[in-house]
Amino acid sequence: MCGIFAYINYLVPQQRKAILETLINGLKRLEYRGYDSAGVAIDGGNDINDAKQSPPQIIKKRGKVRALEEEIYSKDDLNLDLEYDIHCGIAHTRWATHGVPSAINSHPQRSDANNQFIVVHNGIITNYKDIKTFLESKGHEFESDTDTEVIAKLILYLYNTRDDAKMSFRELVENVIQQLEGAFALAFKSIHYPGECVATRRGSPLLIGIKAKNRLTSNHVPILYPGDPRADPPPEKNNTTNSGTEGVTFKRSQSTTDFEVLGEQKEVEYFFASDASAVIEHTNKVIYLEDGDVAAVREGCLSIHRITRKKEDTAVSREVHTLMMEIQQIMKGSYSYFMQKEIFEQPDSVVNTMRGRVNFEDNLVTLGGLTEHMSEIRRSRRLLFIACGTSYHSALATRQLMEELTELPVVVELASDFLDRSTPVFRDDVCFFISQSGETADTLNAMRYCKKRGALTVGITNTVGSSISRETACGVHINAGPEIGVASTKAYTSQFISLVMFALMMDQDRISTTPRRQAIMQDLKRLPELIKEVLSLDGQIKKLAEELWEEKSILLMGRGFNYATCLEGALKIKELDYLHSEGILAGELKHGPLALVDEDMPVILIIMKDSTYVKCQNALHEVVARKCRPIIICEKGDLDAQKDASSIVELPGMSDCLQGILCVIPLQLLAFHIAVLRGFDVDCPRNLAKSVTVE
Ligand code: G6Q
Ligand code: GLU
Repeated sequence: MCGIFAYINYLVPQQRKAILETLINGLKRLEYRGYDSAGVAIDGGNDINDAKQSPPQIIKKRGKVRALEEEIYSKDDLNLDLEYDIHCGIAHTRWATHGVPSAINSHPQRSDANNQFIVVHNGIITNYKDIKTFLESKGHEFESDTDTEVIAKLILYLYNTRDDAKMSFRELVENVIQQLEGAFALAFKSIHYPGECVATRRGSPLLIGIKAKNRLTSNHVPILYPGDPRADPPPEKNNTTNSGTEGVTFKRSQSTTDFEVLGEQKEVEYFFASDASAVIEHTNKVIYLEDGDVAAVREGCLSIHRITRKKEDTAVSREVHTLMMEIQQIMKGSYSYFMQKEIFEQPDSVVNTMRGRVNFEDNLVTLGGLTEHMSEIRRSRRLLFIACGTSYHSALATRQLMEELTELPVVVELASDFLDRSTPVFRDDVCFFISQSGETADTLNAMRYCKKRGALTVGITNTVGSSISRETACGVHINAGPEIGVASTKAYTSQFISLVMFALMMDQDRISTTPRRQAIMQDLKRLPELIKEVLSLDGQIKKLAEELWEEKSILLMGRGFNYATCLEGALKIKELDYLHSEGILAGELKHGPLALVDEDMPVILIIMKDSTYVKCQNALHEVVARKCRPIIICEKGDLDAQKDASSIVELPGMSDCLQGILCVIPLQLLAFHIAVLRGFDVDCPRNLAKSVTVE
């Protein structure tokens, strides 16, 4: 759902070319979040003298970031050698919600023809029409169809009508966001505040990377609440009580309380970004902003403000975290696509998910993030698992095992429908929110709905610092590593395993299920090797894709533990191949879907030797009787299942409740190869975004 990136260099001389490269590269790292158009804004002019007077330059283009890059370097009126000691650039890659993808609707959006104020936005302003009507009544003329443009024009209106000429950029932004309803992450630039940047968030993610020449002297940046004397004036050189350097500190009160973030310091760079993948190659020091935070960089000094201080606003600072992510984790390596890399990473990602949590000797599972809540969870009335898309499928895939090992009622819900129904939730419910990004608006809103009703909320996410991970009472990080491909693959199998681990942890004290638990644990231990074995079928699956890639529809059928596999496989085919595909519960086939089956309809049937084996055989006979020759996914050596197959994918057998992890991999590979054959963008499928931060 769009990527925001801003780069501020303070007393770190950079040529305009380098600044543009940093902005463009930042967008490329975020492109998986949204990519129908992109744009940048930098200081204007073509020599350093007129740079301050000339309106900032905005360059934006429909299409991928590459198209913007070509546009920038095709301009012959841009002096790329210009060097800036101090500069603020902002950039955006869009996933349109209001206004078609086009240059004029791309961000940055501007306040007027002179680009006095410029903004990039992630989210939706729900009251933009009212604001637009008001501003039009004040003579503002709009040029785009976006909701975002009202923000740029509103800040100009407030600037022109402010009664305090010394109002800071940050205060101006605070006045703006108090008029906005909806979700946003914003970054602003203005010719009236050269070299400054102000950023804020409400409902969409935003973090700050700090790159300083010297080490940071503090791991906390104070939150400046209303009335805090340190709030605005730039660092007063003669006021610093440390070694008298110009270090990036805040105007000090008389107390010796240290709020310096950087020690003896002049040169500093800041990176505002929607997620860490755009920052890690520059620095591993990041601050995750919270909803309502307003971050300002002014004369190289970073400050974080809040407009009000509610009772629950107990935090006095934001922590400077050290990212554990490595740069190669967000690179493709030897693969042609991130999604392909992430499929083949699964033998490793499942190990990382279990690392330090599964004791294979004693058959014990410990999810540290849940330990202190386990007694409350065991006493709960029911377990609700709420998610969207692939994350929903991971909950569906583990529901049966959850019921078996917890002996509690288990409800699995699509977040959007759960909210539409205003589903009853009670204090003794435990609500799990599964989200790779941790920012999906539907899931986030469902979490807040449940939290308000007193239920215990548990986050199952893959993104440290994400809203769901921060706002739930406890949780589990699936440790799958950054997932860049929009179509989720390794996150699915890691979510699947995380939920299996939770079920095993819940069951730890029951003697009667010991054999079952031990068998599952032993298969978890075998899983990496078994996944590698399935991945070795890639060539065979590619051949299957060559037979299917021109089809108009593909049906997938299964039941029990593999019904979710069929739904997930169908979703992969839909989102990667733009091809109709449907996951059908094999038991439902005769209640209607069978009418779709004839000798021309491609059918993939999953038949594994579990409790539904015989019933799946019935489904096989039903489709064969209609002259269909299905593609069969079955256990190695199961000749019975293969009798009438057009193609066979044989998988190693394992515990029925884990089989879905192996069965989904051929479907991930199939969807991948069909997308390549159809010439589609595997990592950035049309119309989609990696994190849907709007409802
Ligand atoms: C699946 C897609 C999509 C995704 C949902 C939920 O391949 O990526 O269905 O699973 O949008 O996203 P989160 O897991 O980030 O909440
Ligand atoms: N709502 C804004 C628009 O449509 C921002 C969309 C986004 O988050 O990319 O331009």
